[in-house]
Amino acid sequence: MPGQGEADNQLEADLLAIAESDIYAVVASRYNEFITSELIDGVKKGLDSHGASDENVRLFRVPGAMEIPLAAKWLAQTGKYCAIICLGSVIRGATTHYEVVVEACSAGVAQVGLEFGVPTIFGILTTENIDQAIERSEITLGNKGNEFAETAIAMVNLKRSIYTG
Ligand code: INI
Repeated sequence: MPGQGEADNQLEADLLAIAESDIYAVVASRYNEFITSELIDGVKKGLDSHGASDENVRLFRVPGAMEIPLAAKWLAQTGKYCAIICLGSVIRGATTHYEVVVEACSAGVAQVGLEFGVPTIFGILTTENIDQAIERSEITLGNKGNEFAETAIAMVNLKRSIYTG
């Protein structure tokens, strides 16, 4: 009989298991590439650590954060993807229209999720300055890609358990 610790670990593993046919779409902006490339790596590593292979992940690039919601909508319309992980970096110090970009982008990403019922993960770093963006993306400092990957997997499995469980 497994001990409580082992049972908890098994439950955690089940909650974060990737089904063979699941394809996770990653939409990442090229703007602030030095940050978003780290986030892409973090998400890929996170998905891989829960059993993803190359067939389970597809990457799509867009120019900036403002373009993410439309790309996410196109992806959702195909019905091919179990989740859409949106990655970007908007830095206040470098953006006079910071609020405009952040509000449009966050509302757009949420709208796609609600409209299509596809888990749509907001992995867009919105920071005051470059240092904060680096702290949240650099692999040794606290890359948030793993968190975004696990959030996506958890939502995919929650949806499955609600619809089929
Ligand atoms: N896009 C970003 O992803 N991050 C930013 O910090 C940023 N700044 O600083 O402006 C940014 N702007 C581009 C924007 O997302 C669109 O690509 C552009 O407005 C064309 O639609």
